[in-house]
Amino acid sequence: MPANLPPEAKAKLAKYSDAKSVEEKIRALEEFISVVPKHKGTENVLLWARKRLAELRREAEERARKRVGGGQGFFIEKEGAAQVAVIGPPNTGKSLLVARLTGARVAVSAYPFTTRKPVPGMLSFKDVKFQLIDTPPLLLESPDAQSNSLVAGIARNADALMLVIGLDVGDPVSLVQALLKLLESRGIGVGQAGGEVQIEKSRAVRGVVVEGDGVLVDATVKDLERVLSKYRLYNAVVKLRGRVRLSDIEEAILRPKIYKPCLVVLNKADLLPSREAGRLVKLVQESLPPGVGVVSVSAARGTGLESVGELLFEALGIIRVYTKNPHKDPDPEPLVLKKGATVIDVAARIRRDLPKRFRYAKIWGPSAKYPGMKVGAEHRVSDGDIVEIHAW
Ligand SMILES: Nc1nc2c(ncn2[C@@H]2O[C@H](COP(=O)(O)OP(=O)(O)OP(=O)(O)O)[C@@H](O)[C@H]2O)c(=O)[nH]1
Ligand SMILES: [Mg+2]
Repeated sequence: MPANLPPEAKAKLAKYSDAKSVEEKIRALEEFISVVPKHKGTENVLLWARKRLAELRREAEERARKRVGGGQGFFIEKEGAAQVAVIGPPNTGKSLLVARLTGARVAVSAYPFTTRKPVPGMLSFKDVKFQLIDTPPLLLESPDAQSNSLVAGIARNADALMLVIGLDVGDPVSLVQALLKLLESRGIGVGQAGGEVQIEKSRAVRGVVVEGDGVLVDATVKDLERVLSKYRLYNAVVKLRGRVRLSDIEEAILRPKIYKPCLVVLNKADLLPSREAGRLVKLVQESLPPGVGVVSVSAARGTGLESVGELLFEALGIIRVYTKNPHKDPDPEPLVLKKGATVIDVAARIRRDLPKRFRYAKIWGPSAKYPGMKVGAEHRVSDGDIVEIHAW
């Protein structure tokens, strides 16, 4: 044990050594990291703690997966444009929602803890299929529960999250915040990647490159480089948003988070007057990071469900592009691309060697000024475009 740790940190480290379960160890290490003073003398122990924490989280998720599915049947192979984990506290209507949106056969009951295993279903929307996964409940009162590890594992692996809250119990704003806190304790954030600080190791750059519209308020770029080098981050891109302190940078290194697009679904809206449901949607929206959508629905009555597909499109930031061959009809199945994609991205998706042979493209649809408009490689495509690529 390093001698330069304060007693509080030593106590946490002892708690870690004594911990029996993986979950207890995770908790103890997190507490340890939060109380260790950050300076030169502690950087090695912090580096160790951070690595160990990441290993333990993986282990917990892996174990939960094995326990539930016996190794098989738990891991759900991705299908469709995106895999969306439908998660939330017990009895909020996750299963009924998945059943209504996808037709999947899942168990629904008035009692909590009905769902024991993840079950997939496909939601079709505008020629695109989303794979929704119904999951066992998240337990807010016992954050270290093994079932939470299972759900966190599913969430980590998914492309997006659907957080489901029931409007029949508790205050939705605090419930959503409690859920986000639980996810955060497992290294999962929601919304646009990054939050205030995003650090990416990169071989493409030399030294530390600072990007974004944020500012470092209490340090120079030299100080930033010094901090990163403590953690052996020599070549990295650091994206900043808003006013960032050096301590935020350390926090981002010590508790790396993976960000997921997210849609919050306030279910059981049939139990409230519609004006009240609308007011709660607004309140929840205001409490969320940018890019996270909110909708109120009633899985029981089937109301509000029609907007879920569109909101998933928005949260995921995706568009559909239909490709066609000259003198033929467009392919009925679209390519799904990220917003901001260009014609050359479309070409790369059709065939890997197509960008090299690219000559021009013809476009019909929203991004074309007139039907069949001729465009170059850098032309940005829009949702619903039809693209015909001409190559050498
Ligand atoms: N009034 C009302 N009841 C609903 C709605 N959606 C679900 N329920 C009821 O809420 C109860 C729980 O539904 P489930 O779909 O099993 O909930 P769950 O979130 O999957 O529950 P767990 O699997 O235990 O986590 C059932 O009695 C449903 O009929 C809704 O929109 N309105
Ligand atoms: Mg269920």
